[in-house]
Amino acid sequence: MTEPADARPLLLTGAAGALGRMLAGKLARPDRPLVLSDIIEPAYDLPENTRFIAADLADRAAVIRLGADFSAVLHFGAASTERDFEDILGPNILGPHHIFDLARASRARVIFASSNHAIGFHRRGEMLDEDCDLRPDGYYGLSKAYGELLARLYWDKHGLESLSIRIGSCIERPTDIRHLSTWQSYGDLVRLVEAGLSTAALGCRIAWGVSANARSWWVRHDEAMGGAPLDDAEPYADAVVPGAAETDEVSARYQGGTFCASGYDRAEFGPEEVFGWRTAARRS
Ligand code: 15L
Repeated sequence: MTEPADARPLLLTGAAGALGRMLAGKLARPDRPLVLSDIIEPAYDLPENTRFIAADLADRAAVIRLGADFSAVLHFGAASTERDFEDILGPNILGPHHIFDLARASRARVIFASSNHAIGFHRRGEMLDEDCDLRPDGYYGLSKAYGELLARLYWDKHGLESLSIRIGSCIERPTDIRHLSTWQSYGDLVRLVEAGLSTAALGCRIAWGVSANARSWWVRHDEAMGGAPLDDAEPYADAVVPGAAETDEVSARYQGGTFCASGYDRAEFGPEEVFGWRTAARRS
């Protein structure tokens, strides 16, 4: 699989965030110009062959000013935690809409940073395929489900290629029990992003952003794309401690952890199946 010859720069949104910073450092190459963007200036020295343009994702005119001549768009800009809907709306709902339109104008594929919180209300331990039911665990997860569906719409209607990476917990190392299932090492995220950039016929895909964890809940079906994870959370098992994601009943029950508990006020836990007839059909 060779990268399509395209000398235009890559656009990376969310460049001031933790993953943006890491990706900017790993993706920058002398032969690969990179435009970094965020609402605030990154607090690090820009890697060579990169430049920064500030933009508020909610502001369509500011996004248009980024230009429309990119080889690919890596959309990592977003509010990255659970918030009131009003605070999600601009960066996470209007933002992807503006960015997917920019990608369309650029005739460029999108690598979209989705999240496990789009499916967070599945029970821990339940093994999920990429096409499992969307079960967002809050307004943040809902915005990521929306981003995945936006990608689907722009593929079906406009032929825009995309890879939505449903990122688990992309941090330096696992620190709590949930991370033994959800951890994605920085190296494994970079491998997946590079595969999304270089694979010839990307189409419209969803990939789990997770390392090859022995305790993973997520089954990968996209070996053909490349970018297979190499790391595993298991060697950290003795070092992790029960975290906030384990200390209350709701967080400990669901894959999304604490995001599920935020604002949760059901008297009893909800049904495990969204579509009960599926279970009945499997049993008959
Ligand atoms: C995410 O999507 C968040 O952006 C990040 O802060 C973590 O909470 C991560 O998911 C996770 O689920 O561990």
